[in-house]
Amino acid sequence: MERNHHLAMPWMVILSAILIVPSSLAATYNVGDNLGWATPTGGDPYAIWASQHTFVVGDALVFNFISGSHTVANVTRSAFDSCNTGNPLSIQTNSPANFTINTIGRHYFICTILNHCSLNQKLTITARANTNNAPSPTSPPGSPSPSSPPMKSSVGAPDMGAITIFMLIFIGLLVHFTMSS
Ligand SMILES: [Cu+2]
Repeated sequence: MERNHHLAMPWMVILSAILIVPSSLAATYNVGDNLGWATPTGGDPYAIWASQHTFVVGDALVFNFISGSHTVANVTRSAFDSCNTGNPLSIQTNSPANFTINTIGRHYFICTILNHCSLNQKLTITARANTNNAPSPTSPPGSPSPSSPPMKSSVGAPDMGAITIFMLIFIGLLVHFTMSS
């Protein structure tokens, strides 16, 4: 029993590393963390929340709220700025609302209930390219190619995050069997 307990240590280290490494892979974010998606009682907590994270294409935003009390509308910049709830690009009314970021650039979300948007129940985030995925096709035609050498990666090649995880698991197995022998 004491020996098994001892052997658990390297696995804890490996697991910790796996949790830290894929920081640039697609992630899921709970909007507002503990605040959820609610009408702020002051200030602009969603602007602060957004400034504390870096988003990439492929990330998912999860809005947790009381269904019926709030909505999540994806809107244009002008609708965001003016809190125009009339013609959203898309709207979700049931919690949790899941929004996957599919394009680079700015994305705008507001609550369409009453004056919640005016009370800063609104979120804008900027998504960068996910450098772990294939090069993005968003360069305008005729623009110079990126300064970094073009990657010759074939479609379906494993990304670096997956390789790193497999290497960590392999090292973990080595440590495990080394210590148990
Ligand atoms: Cu609301």
